[in-house]
Amino acid sequence: MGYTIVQKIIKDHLLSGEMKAGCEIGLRIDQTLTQDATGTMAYLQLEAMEIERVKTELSVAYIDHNTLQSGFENADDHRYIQTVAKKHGVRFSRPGNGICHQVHLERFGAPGKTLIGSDSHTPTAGGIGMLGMGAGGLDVAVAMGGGAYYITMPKNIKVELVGKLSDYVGAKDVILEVLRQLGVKGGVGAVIEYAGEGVRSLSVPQRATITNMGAELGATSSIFPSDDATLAFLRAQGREDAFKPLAPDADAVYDECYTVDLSALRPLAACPHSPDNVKSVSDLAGMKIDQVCIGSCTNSSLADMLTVAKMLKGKTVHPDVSLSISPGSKQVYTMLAECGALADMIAAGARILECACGPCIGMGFSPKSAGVSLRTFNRNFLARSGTADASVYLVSPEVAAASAIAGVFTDPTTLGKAPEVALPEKFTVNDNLIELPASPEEAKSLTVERGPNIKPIPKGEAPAEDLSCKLILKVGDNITTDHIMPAGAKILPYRSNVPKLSEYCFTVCDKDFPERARREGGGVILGGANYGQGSSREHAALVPLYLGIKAVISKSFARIHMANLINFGIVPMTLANEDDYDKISEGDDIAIEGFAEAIRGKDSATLVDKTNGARVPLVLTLSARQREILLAGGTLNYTKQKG
Ligand code: MIC
Ligand code: SF4
Repeated sequence: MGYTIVQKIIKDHLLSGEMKAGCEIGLRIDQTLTQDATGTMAYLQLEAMEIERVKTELSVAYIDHNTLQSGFENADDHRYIQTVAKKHGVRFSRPGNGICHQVHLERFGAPGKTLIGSDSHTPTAGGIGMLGMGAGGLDVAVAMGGGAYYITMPKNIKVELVGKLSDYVGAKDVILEVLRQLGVKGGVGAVIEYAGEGVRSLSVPQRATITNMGAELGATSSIFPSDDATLAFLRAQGREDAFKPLAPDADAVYDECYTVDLSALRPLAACPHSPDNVKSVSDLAGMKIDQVCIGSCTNSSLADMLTVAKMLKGKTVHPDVSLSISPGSKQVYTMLAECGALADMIAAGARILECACGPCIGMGFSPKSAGVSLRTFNRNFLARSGTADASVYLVSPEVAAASAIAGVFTDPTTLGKAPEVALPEKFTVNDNLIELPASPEEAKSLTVERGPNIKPIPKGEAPAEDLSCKLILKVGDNITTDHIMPAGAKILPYRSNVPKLSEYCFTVCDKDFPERARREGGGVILGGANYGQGSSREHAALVPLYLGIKAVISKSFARIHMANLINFGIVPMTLANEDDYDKISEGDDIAIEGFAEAIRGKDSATLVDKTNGARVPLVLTLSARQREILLAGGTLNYTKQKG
């Protein structure tokens, strides 16, 4: 039996475990990336594990999230990351150089290699045939130290692309169609491989838009073959040496197959508040809009920006609409300036932002009250934009530009011939904002700078033999990390300050939660299906840990969040019968009998609801390694114990 692309990469990087779907495997990681909102924690953990020098082929620390410096906190964090990176052998991408995934694709991504990043959209690198996976900062720190990265061996989903995209239909519409078909849980436990003759017509940046939003399917990763288009992109970046062809074997076996006919696709939009709530733009046409934001790691490539510039040229943004544009990288920004496209955007009235995450993570540009915002981003979770009652729609750059001019949701296919934009023969390459690390010798005398906002990481504890506490919070299905630990301009500056962050934990769902958790000394949380989807932020585990959360029970977990819970000693358990969800109420006194015993070696435990007498069977799906970590009270303790 032949191999899929991902199986080939896994086989080349396998350190432990069996390549059987569902088994835990350990992978050698070639490259890592961090961004600043998760990076401080990752490097604090690298230091705590006493890793002097990173052992990967390449590690890069990006500054792209917290670039709105409304106080000293972010600037201090940037300085910390810059100095710690220099000392420990990590390249540093300075603020102004661009969004981690866009820059990594341009300058470092390589087919056939493995990459983990402390950001859930690391699978963007799959656009260039690289196995990119999002991970918690602690897992990235372990990989930087040369340790394995553990995942469950994924199953394989094939998405066959046939035909060719029509005018004004973009890569965003392809992934929105996949989301429409599979839903936000459709990729859980799987990798998505794109195949078929339709692949050839897509450029690397278009492929990267598709693999980027594979994160919204819950997939472990998404990947495209490495072919002539990959070579053309690498050559244009002056990096053809990194090229390696990559395709599945003819007899590779896939667990599930889907087809997307590119020729039949029409512009789509993900409606509030979930990326899989997909409708046709033609059905939404005419709806009044207030804001348009173009950019983010999903749609900020040069081709996306040039398309937008051509659509805006000679026009004026509708008076009732505010349009922001953030190019993805310094390379994109420079090239827009060089060819005059930037001037066309400015002339049309676009508000040009720096090349960073910006509005995507609520760093400014919150919509007006009850506003309608069209964004080329990847997430429209409730309140993520910073305006709780806003309606955010996820659309392609083409839909965004057409609607910004018209002031209403507009199907661009009604506009006639689309502008032609080709991949340049040569991108403008200037890596002057990527600082190289110090040599091991120089590094010895370097000091790491730490600002007063950087507080110690809370420590996990070994589990109690029997757990007796309150069911402190009950929430529904598809709880995102933006519910658990919201981001945005007011909160993100505290990413290095867990005590301060704890004031905001779960406040999107329940504004009294932090206070109640503090009063009760923590407890257990009950969630629905797909608990913890979205971001890789380990703060969604660290902050509950700080508030005394000992275990989370749910119908199912999102992959990265479950790994983060384990890393910080919070025990993830699932309901044996989903209907039992209704038997437990928030505020009930509960006990988990034989809690530690179950973690030591059993696959089940029983929750006793002392308030109503119900007995609820729970399931523990843990590898031997994960059990040891939980018994040690988290990965930092475990690593120390292991020496
Ligand atoms: C996001 O898109 O939600 C983020 C912000 O990039 C996160 C990381 C974070 O919370 O810092 C992600 O996707 O992992
Ligand atoms: Fe940044 Fe948004 Fe991409 Fe997250 S999804 S990395 S916040 S641009």
